[in-house]
Amino acid sequence: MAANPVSLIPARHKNVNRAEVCDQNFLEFVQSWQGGAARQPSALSPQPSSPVLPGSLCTVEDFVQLLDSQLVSRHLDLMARVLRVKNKVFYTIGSSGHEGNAMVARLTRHTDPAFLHYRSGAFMAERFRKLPGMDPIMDSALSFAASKDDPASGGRHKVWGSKPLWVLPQTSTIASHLPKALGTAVAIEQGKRIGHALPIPDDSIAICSFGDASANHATAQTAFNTAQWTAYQKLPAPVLFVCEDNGIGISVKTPRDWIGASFSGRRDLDYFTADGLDLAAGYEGVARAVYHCRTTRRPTFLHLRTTRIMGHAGTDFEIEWRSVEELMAVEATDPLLRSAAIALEAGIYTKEQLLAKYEDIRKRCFAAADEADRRPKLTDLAEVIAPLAPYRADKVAAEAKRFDHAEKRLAVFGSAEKLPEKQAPRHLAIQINNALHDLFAKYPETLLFGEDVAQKGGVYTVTKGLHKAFKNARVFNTLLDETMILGLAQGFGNLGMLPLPEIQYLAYFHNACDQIRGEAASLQFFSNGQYRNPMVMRIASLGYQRGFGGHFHNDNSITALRDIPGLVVGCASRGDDAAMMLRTMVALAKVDGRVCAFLEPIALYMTKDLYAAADGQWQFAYPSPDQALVLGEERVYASEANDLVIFTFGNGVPMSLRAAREIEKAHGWKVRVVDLRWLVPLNDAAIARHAGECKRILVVDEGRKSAGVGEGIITAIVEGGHGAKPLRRVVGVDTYTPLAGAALLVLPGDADIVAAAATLSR
Ligand SMILES: Cc1ncc(C[n+]2csc(CCOP(=O)(O)OP(=O)(O)O)c2C)c(N)n1
Ligand SMILES: [Mg+2]
Repeated sequence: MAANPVSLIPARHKNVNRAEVCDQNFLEFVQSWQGGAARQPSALSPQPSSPVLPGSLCTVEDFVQLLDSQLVSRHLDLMARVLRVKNKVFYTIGSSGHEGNAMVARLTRHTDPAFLHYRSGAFMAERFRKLPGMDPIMDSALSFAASKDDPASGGRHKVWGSKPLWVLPQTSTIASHLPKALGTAVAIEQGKRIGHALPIPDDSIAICSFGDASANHATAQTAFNTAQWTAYQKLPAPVLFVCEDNGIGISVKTPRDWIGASFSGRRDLDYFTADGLDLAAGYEGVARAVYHCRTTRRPTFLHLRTTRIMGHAGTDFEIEWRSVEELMAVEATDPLLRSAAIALEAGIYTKEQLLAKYEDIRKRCFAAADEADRRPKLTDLAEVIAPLAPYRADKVAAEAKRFDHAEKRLAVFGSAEKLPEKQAPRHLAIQINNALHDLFAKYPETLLFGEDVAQKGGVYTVTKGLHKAFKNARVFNTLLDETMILGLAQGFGNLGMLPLPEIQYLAYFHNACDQIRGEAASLQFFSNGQYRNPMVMRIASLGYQRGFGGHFHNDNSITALRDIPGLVVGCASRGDDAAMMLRTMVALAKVDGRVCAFLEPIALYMTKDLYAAADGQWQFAYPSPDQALVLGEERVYASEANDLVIFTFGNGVPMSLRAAREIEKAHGWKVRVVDLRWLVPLNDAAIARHAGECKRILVVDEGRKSAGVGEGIITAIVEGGHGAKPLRRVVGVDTYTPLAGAALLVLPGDADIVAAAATLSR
């Protein structure tokens, strides 16, 4: 065995630049190798198929390539530290100490979707071998340099990502990728159950790596829990969680043995360990974990021992907060020293060969970085945002109106007489329900899931009958966890299915918001349009439930959705619009991979009347399946009227229509009511046009005063040049919604609209 490396490390005590120290350590370790210059001369190197060390599963061939991947990763890190200060590289969070993760890549396939920790340089280098003609060094250098030629993100982020290698780029929000990784694992199995043609082999597994500190995050814990919850019911969830345990998160040490103590005894999460610091010793543990996951289809937790060399990032001067002795002790566990020892000990390389290899890879990394530095950067705004929110209007319209499922829907609805368009006008809940049945008939890859959506049909019976018609594989209850509901949705989307996740109440979207804000909506942007997770998220929303529920069932804030880049948000106030909006959203998801939020105003679900009890005027006929909305298109009531225009949406629409009658009576004004229907993006041009055509303007926004849709509408009016017209906003109060009748004190009502109009009478 190798001599204890600690004793070989000279005391370069005060060097702040630990990258230089580690580099020197390797060189000196090899140069001063005294292990008898290898047991066997290099001419007698072991056969490639023989183990590198007695008892190891890792063959010489495996080892040689793994070491190569480790060196590529290490030199990319070293290069990044040198070139960052020259402004040629824009990211220095490295992989040093984690190079053992190359084993995970070697023992899995390039078609196993991978959601990677940021210390995955060696994993990537190894995975690159799986397809011919790919160059991990150049690809990584382009990403480090934020060149628009970067094949992962087109220069938008330094990410580990690759379309052909099934590495989906991740954000920097730690743990946020675990739910979607599990979602993808579940999707592999669910796809098979619904007969969906998977883009990857049927026995694929999802790989998800993360750090030891990240494992504590609520978002990580929900994925572990859901994996366990799934396996507990004997349902397959082939996810390989790889915890790369370096014992620290930035500067906070993980309690000794915490990961093992916390994860080794979890029910239905099968625990494996492997030494990621030693290829010869660790290979078998990794192989066991991968084999177990693939063959049993059970969630598998691989606890991979790693260390962290060179600090958290280039900006982390560890020497300022850790003792030199401690740093040296950590640096002595550098897995590359161990790999060097194995190579020399087994006679795979001589010292000279190994040093030559080390320097050769260094040279290639710097050459690639120089080349990457010369490659073009993103310099044009349109180019930057091109993949964010693709919208091919013609294709979306054609897809939304495509009607070729006549027979299938006959089977779903029962008979020609029972088709929904042949029925009398109905209220919102019924028409959403009909539209969902229709979409399920049209798209065999749709899935609907959430809390209580299956047998019960949802809290408001909006999904009633779907489970019966389309069965468990397509309509199912999840566990009670919104983060995971949206993680599942991303997983299905990743594999080409069309998820319709339901969030039971808008208030409960907020605790899972990051899954849309940080993750789902960002995927096309950060993958330069190469990956997508289309979905239509249905959310029961808004207030006015006639005394029921209090704040959390009447949440009227859509602010958290409004500024999510690329997200489409729509809110239908009536049944026919709802059906047509859903068709368009599904088409947006299908055609352009968009993430859409469909807000269902709870108080209008059962509303049948508009002006008076039993007038039935808020029921509408089901639109035939070849009708859809255009993204952004508003519905206009009394389009010729021009004394006053009221801009509104949701519950505001029937309120404004009622108020319009009163206003006409009081002032003799003809009132135009504009239901915006699409809240993100707002149709600024349409708002400006109506504002321009009318003498006075009201904005009725049932949401809260601050940061609500109303602010966006006012901005569009002012920027459209109509801010000088008589203009008022009728809006909710900046408060939580109280219980019972008091709710109506904080929400705008018909009378408030009439009163606001009266102030415009100049
Ligand atoms: C949600 C979130 N909170 C905080 C951070 C800042 N942050 C980045 S990495 C990190 C520590 C992660 O440690 P660990 O999971 O052990 O991974 P390691 O860096 O040690 O490999 C923190 C706190 C973040 N990126 N995301
Ligand atoms: Mg850590």
